[in-house]
Amino acid sequence: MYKNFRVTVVIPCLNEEQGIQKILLELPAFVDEVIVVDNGSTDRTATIANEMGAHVITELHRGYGRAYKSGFSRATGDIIVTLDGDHSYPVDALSYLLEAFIHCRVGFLSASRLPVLSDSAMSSKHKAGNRILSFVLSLLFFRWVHDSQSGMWVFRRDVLNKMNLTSDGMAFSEEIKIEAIKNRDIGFREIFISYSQRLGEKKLRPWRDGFQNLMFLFRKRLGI
Ligand SMILES: Nc1nc2c(ncn2[C@@H]2O[C@H](COP(=O)(O)OP(=O)(O)O)[C@@H](O)[C@H]2O)c(=O)[nH]1
Ligand SMILES: [Mg+2]
Repeated sequence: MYKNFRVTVVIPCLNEEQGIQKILLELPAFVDEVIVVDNGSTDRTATIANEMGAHVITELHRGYGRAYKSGFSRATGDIIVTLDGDHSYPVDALSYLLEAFIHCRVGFLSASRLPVLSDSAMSSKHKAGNRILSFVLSLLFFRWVHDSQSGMWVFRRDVLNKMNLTSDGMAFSEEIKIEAIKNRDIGFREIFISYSQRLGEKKLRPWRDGFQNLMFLFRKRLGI
């Protein structure tokens, strides 16, 4: 519990045995529920998560967005916090984010990694891609967003009922922010966090995912 709110952490994982172990060791004691969504990892991700007390869900249908939708449908907390299973997002910032979330009185708080403080955390190509996608999202949806691709969010679980989440892939990250922005009564804010180099192998395919995410923004704007 954090200040009378039950907290669920949801982590999508595809072969993240190194990262998930470190995250689960570092998670603060006030977290009530940890859901690891495994998309058929071939390493020890699921075994490790299970042994360390996480609730492991197996989602047979691949995809970052699909994994999140599955995880959210099982979450029971009042507040949901998300992060990648690669230990790139700051686990030790959880209380800072929850405090800011409660203080800002919004329904959805997104953690922005930009500007990136550590050079090794994000390649120049990745940074440029993020900036382009964030700029296009901001233009199309009339709201300045620094980091449209961030995967660390804090939100009230009940705001999910107001969202229309269609993406099963990497575009889920921008879509959930768009839905939070579009539904004015949810309330959207961004807050800065530090970001570090991931453990294990990258799952993002920059050109393919970048292009798909860009097209997704236009389709979402046009409602198709
Ligand atoms: N469950 C699941 N997780 C995925 C899938 N693709 C990526 N992930 C996870 O989603 C997170 C984001 O992927 P990552 O490679 O770190 O992308 P980046 O942070 O945008 O560079 C990581 O925790 C991955 O393990 C997938 O198909 N299914
Ligand atoms: Mg990552």
